[in-house]
Amino acid sequence: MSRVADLLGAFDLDPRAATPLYLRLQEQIKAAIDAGSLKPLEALPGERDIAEAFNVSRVTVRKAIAGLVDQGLLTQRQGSGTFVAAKPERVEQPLSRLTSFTEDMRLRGMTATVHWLGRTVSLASPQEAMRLALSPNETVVRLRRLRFANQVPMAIECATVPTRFLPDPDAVDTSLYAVLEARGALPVRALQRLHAVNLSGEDAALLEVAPGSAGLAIDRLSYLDSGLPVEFTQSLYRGDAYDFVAELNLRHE
Ligand code: 16G
Repeated sequence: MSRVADLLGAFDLDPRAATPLYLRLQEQIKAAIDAGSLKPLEALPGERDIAEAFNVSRVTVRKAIAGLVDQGLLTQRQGSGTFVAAKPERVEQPLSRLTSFTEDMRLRGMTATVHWLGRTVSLASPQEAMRLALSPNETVVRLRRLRFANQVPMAIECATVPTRFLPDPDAVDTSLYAVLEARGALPVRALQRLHAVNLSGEDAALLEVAPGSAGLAIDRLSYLDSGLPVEFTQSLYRGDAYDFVAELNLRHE
Protein backbone atom coordinates (compact mmCIF):
# COMPACT_ATOMS: atom_id res chain seq x y z
CA MET A 1 0.00 0.00 0.00
CA SER A 2 1.21 3.55 -0.69
CA ARG A 3 1.92 5.90 2.24
CA VAL A 4 -1.13 7.94 1.17
CA ALA A 5 -3.51 4.98 1.38
CA ASP A 6 -1.78 3.90 4.59
CA LEU A 7 -2.51 7.21 6.24
CA LEU A 8 -5.77 8.21 4.60
CA GLY A 9 -7.38 4.90 3.70
CA ALA A 10 -8.96 4.12 0.32
CA PHE A 11 -10.74 6.92 -1.52
CA ASP A 12 -14.14 6.29 -3.07
CA LEU A 13 -14.15 8.09 -6.40
CA ASP A 14 -17.85 7.49 -7.17
CA PRO A 15 -18.64 10.05 -9.93
CA ARG A 16 -22.37 9.93 -9.07
CA ALA A 17 -21.84 11.17 -5.52
CA ALA A 18 -23.55 14.52 -4.90
CA THR A 19 -20.81 16.05 -2.69
CA PRO A 20 -17.94 17.74 -4.60
CA LEU A 21 -14.71 15.73 -4.75
CA TYR A 22 -12.61 18.21 -2.75
CA LEU A 23 -15.13 18.12 0.13
CA ARG A 24 -15.08 14.33 0.17
CA LEU A 25 -11.29 14.39 0.22
CA GLN A 26 -11.45 16.92 3.08
CA GLU A 27 -13.71 14.59 5.08
CA GLN A 28 -11.29 11.72 4.45
CA ILE A 29 -8.30 13.72 5.75
CA LYS A 30 -10.36 14.90 8.76
CA ALA A 31 -11.35 11.31 9.53
CA ALA A 32 -7.66 10.25 9.43
CA ILE A 33 -6.82 13.04 11.92
CA ASP A 34 -9.74 12.08 14.19
CA ALA A 35 -8.80 8.40 14.06
CA GLY A 36 -5.18 9.24 14.89
CA SER A 37 -3.65 7.65 11.79
CA LEU A 38 -2.45 11.18 11.03
CA LYS A 39 -0.99 12.54 14.27
CA PRO A 40 -0.49 16.13 15.50
CA LEU A 41 2.62 17.73 13.92
CA GLU A 42 2.91 14.88 11.35
CA ALA A 43 3.55 15.90 7.72
CA LEU A 44 0.73 15.34 5.25
CA PRO A 45 1.82 13.42 2.13
CA GLY A 46 2.68 15.75 -0.77
CA GLU A 47 -0.02 17.24 -2.99
CA ARG A 48 1.21 15.26 -6.00
CA ASP A 49 1.30 11.94 -4.09
CA ILE A 50 -2.28 12.38 -2.88
CA ALA A 51 -3.46 13.37 -6.37
CA GLU A 52 -1.80 10.29 -7.91
CA ALA A 53 -2.89 7.83 -5.25
CA PHE A 54 -6.53 8.95 -5.35
CA ASN A 55 -6.64 9.73 -9.05
CA VAL A 56 -7.85 13.28 -8.59
CA SER A 57 -6.41 16.58 -9.85
CA ARG A 58 -3.86 18.58 -7.87
CA VAL A 59 -6.33 21.48 -7.87
CA THR A 60 -8.81 19.27 -5.99
CA VAL A 61 -6.15 18.31 -3.44
CA ARG A 62 -5.05 21.95 -3.04
CA LYS A 63 -8.65 23.06 -2.47
CA ALA A 64 -9.24 20.34 0.12
CA ILE A 65 -6.05 21.25 1.98
CA ALA A 66 -6.77 25.02 1.86
CA GLY A 67 -10.16 24.40 3.50
CA LEU A 68 -8.56 22.39 6.32
CA VAL A 69 -5.91 25.09 6.83
CA ASP A 70 -8.74 27.65 7.16
CA GLN A 71 -10.40 25.42 9.76
CA GLY A 72 -7.14 25.25 11.75
CA LEU A 73 -6.77 21.47 11.33
CA LEU A 74 -3.68 21.74 9.11
CA THR A 75 -0.89 24.31 9.08
CA GLN A 76 1.37 25.23 6.20
CA ARG A 77 4.99 26.22 6.66
CA GLN A 78 6.63 27.88 3.73
CA GLY A 79 9.15 25.61 2.05
CA SER A 80 8.55 22.66 4.37
CA GLY A 81 5.00 21.49 3.57
CA THR A 82 1.68 20.85 5.26
CA PHE A 83 1.36 19.47 8.79
CA VAL A 84 -1.40 18.33 11.10
CA ALA A 85 -1.95 21.20 13.57
CA ALA A 86 -0.53 20.76 17.05
CA LYS A 87 -3.03 19.93 19.77
CA PRO A 88 -2.10 21.85 22.91
CA GLU A 89 -2.14 20.10 26.26
CA ARG A 90 -4.70 21.94 28.34
CA VAL A 91 -3.01 23.94 31.05
CA GLU A 92 -4.72 24.66 34.36
CA GLN A 93 -3.65 27.94 35.88
CA PRO A 94 -4.73 29.03 39.34
CA LEU A 95 -6.03 32.59 39.33
CA SER A 96 -4.82 33.38 42.81
CA ARG A 97 -1.03 32.93 42.41
CA LEU A 98 1.22 35.46 40.73
CA THR A 99 3.44 33.42 38.42
CA SER A 100 5.25 33.92 35.13
CA PHE A 101 4.55 32.09 31.91
CA THR A 102 8.01 30.46 31.97
CA GLU A 103 7.53 29.26 35.56
CA ASP A 104 3.98 28.03 34.85
CA MET A 105 5.23 25.89 31.98
CA ARG A 106 8.26 24.60 33.89
CA LEU A 107 6.00 23.48 36.74
CA ARG A 108 4.10 21.39 34.20
CA GLY A 109 7.24 19.87 32.73
CA MET A 110 6.92 21.90 29.54
CA THR A 111 9.50 24.14 27.91
CA ALA A 112 8.62 27.79 27.31
CA THR A 113 10.06 29.46 24.23
CA VAL A 114 9.55 32.86 22.65
CA HIS A 115 9.19 34.22 19.17
CA TRP A 116 9.82 37.95 19.32
CA LEU A 117 7.30 40.16 17.53
CA GLY A 118 8.86 43.41 18.75
CA ARG A 119 10.90 45.03 21.53
CA THR A 120 11.22 48.79 21.67
CA VAL A 121 11.87 51.71 23.99
CA SER A 122 9.47 54.66 23.57
CA LEU A 123 7.95 57.56 25.41
CA ALA A 124 4.99 56.32 27.45
CA SER A 125 1.66 56.97 25.73
CA PRO A 126 -0.81 59.01 27.84
CA GLN A 127 -2.70 55.78 28.62
CA GLU A 128 0.48 53.91 29.66
CA ALA A 129 1.57 56.90 31.78
CA MET A 130 -1.80 56.84 33.60
CA ARG A 131 -1.74 53.08 34.14
CA LEU A 132 1.86 52.88 35.27
CA ALA A 133 1.79 56.13 37.31
CA LEU A 134 4.50 57.77 35.16
CA SER A 135 5.09 61.39 34.22
CA PRO A 136 4.54 62.07 30.51
CA ASN A 137 8.26 62.35 29.64
CA GLU A 138 9.15 58.92 31.03
CA THR A 139 10.05 56.03 28.75
CA VAL A 140 8.77 52.47 28.67
CA VAL A 141 9.94 49.17 27.20
CA ARG A 142 7.36 47.38 25.05
CA LEU A 143 7.81 43.63 24.59
CA ARG A 144 5.59 41.86 22.07
CA ARG A 145 6.01 38.09 22.20
CA LEU A 146 4.44 34.95 20.82
CA ARG A 147 4.77 32.39 23.61
CA PHE A 148 5.14 28.66 23.06
CA ALA A 149 4.86 25.65 25.37
CA ASN A 150 6.61 22.58 23.92
CA GLN A 151 6.56 24.25 20.47
CA VAL A 152 2.81 24.89 20.52
CA PRO A 153 1.81 28.59 20.32
CA MET A 154 -0.19 29.43 23.47
CA ALA A 155 -0.42 33.22 23.79
CA ILE A 156 0.46 36.58 22.31
CA GLU A 157 1.69 38.94 25.02
CA CYS A 158 2.37 42.68 24.91
CA ALA A 159 4.13 43.81 28.08
CA THR A 160 4.87 47.45 28.95
CA VAL A 161 7.47 48.10 31.66
CA PRO A 162 8.88 51.50 32.71
CA THR A 163 12.57 51.76 31.70
CA ARG A 164 13.42 52.73 35.25
CA PHE A 165 12.75 49.06 36.14
CA LEU A 166 13.99 47.56 32.85
CA PRO A 167 16.38 49.90 31.00
CA ASP A 168 17.37 47.44 28.27
CA PRO A 169 14.69 45.40 26.44
CA ASP A 170 17.41 43.11 25.02
CA ALA A 171 18.13 41.90 28.56
CA VAL A 172 14.98 39.73 28.32
CA ASP A 173 15.71 36.39 26.73
CA THR A 174 12.77 34.10 27.61
CA SER A 175 11.48 35.32 30.98
CA LEU A 176 10.61 38.92 31.80
CA TYR A 177 10.05 38.06 35.47
CA ALA A 178 13.51 36.42 35.75
CA VAL A 179 15.09 39.71 34.61
CA LEU A 180 12.86 41.79 36.90
CA GLU A 181 13.75 39.51 39.82
CA ALA A 182 17.47 39.89 39.12
CA ARG A 183 16.98 43.68 39.15
CA GLY A 184 15.06 43.56 42.45
CA ALA A 185 11.81 44.56 40.72
CA LEU A 186 9.74 41.37 40.79
CA PRO A 187 6.01 42.16 41.11
CA VAL A 188 4.39 40.88 44.30
CA ARG A 189 0.75 41.72 43.59
CA ALA A 190 -1.34 42.06 40.44
CA LEU A 191 -4.79 42.95 39.26
CA GLN A 192 -6.05 40.86 36.39
CA ARG A 193 -9.06 41.24 34.15
CA LEU A 194 -10.15 38.59 31.66
CA HIS A 195 -12.77 38.39 28.97
CA ALA A 196 -13.67 36.16 26.03
CA VAL A 197 -12.79 37.16 22.45
CA ASN A 198 -12.93 35.73 18.96
CA LEU A 199 -9.39 35.67 17.60
CA SER A 200 -9.02 37.88 14.52
CA GLY A 201 -7.18 36.84 11.34
CA GLU A 202 -3.64 37.91 12.24
CA ASP A 203 -3.79 36.76 15.88
CA ALA A 204 -5.43 33.47 14.86
CA ALA A 205 -2.68 32.87 12.28
CA LEU A 206 0.06 33.47 14.89
CA LEU A 207 -1.66 31.09 17.33
CA GLU A 208 -2.25 28.55 14.52
CA VAL A 209 -6.02 28.34 15.01
CA ALA A 210 -8.91 29.05 12.63
CA PRO A 211 -9.92 32.73 12.35
CA GLY A 212 -12.79 33.47 14.74
CA SER A 213 -11.74 30.74 17.23
CA ALA A 214 -12.36 31.41 20.90
CA GLY A 215 -9.64 33.15 22.86
CA LEU A 216 -9.11 34.70 26.29
CA ALA A 217 -7.93 38.30 26.57
CA ILE A 218 -6.16 39.00 29.87
CA ASP A 219 -4.88 42.34 31.15
CA ARG A 220 -2.47 42.26 34.08
CA LEU A 221 -1.31 45.29 36.06
CA SER A 222 1.40 44.26 38.54
CA TYR A 223 2.84 46.13 41.48
CA LEU A 224 6.05 46.11 43.49
CA ASP A 225 6.04 45.78 47.25
CA SER A 226 6.37 49.58 47.39
CA GLY A 227 3.00 49.90 45.64
CA LEU A 228 4.48 51.21 42.37
CA PRO A 229 3.12 49.62 39.17
CA VAL A 230 5.87 47.70 37.36
CA GLU A 231 4.15 45.97 34.43
CA PHE A 232 1.06 46.30 32.30
CA THR A 233 0.58 43.26 30.05
CA GLN A 234 -2.14 42.42 27.56
CA SER A 235 -2.26 38.73 26.69
CA LEU A 236 -4.31 36.77 24.19
CA TYR A 237 -4.50 33.08 25.06
CA ARG A 238 -5.80 30.26 22.88
CA GLY A 239 -9.20 29.26 24.22
CA ASP A 240 -8.44 25.56 23.70
CA ALA A 241 -5.25 25.65 25.76
CA TYR A 242 -6.09 27.20 29.09
CA ASP A 243 -8.33 26.51 32.06
CA PHE A 244 -8.17 29.25 34.65
CA VAL A 245 -9.05 27.93 38.07
CA ALA A 246 -9.99 30.07 41.07
CA GLU A 247 -10.30 28.98 44.70
CA LEU A 248 -13.25 30.53 46.50
CA ASN A 249 -13.56 30.82 50.27
CA LEU A 250 -16.65 31.53 52.32
CA ARG A 251 -15.86 34.63 54.38
CA HIS A 252 -16.22 34.14 58.13
CA GLU A 253 -16.91 37.44 59.88
C1 16G B 1 2.29 35.71 32.44
C2 16G B 1 1.56 37.00 32.76
C3 16G B 1 2.22 38.21 32.17
C4 16G B 1 3.69 38.24 32.53
C5 16G B 1 4.36 36.96 32.11
C6 16G B 1 5.81 36.90 32.54
C7 16G B 1 -0.76 36.11 32.66
C8 16G B 1 -2.11 36.29 32.14
N1 16G B 1 0.18 36.98 32.27
O1 16G B 1 2.14 35.34 31.11
O2 16G B 1 1.59 39.36 32.71
O3 16G B 1 4.35 39.32 31.89
O4 16G B 1 3.69 35.85 32.73
O5 16G B 1 6.32 35.67 32.07
O6 16G B 1 -0.53 35.22 33.41
P1 16G B 1 7.85 35.46 31.71
O7 16G B 1 8.62 35.73 32.94
O8 16G B 1 7.93 34.05 31.25
O9 16G B 1 8.20 36.45 30.63
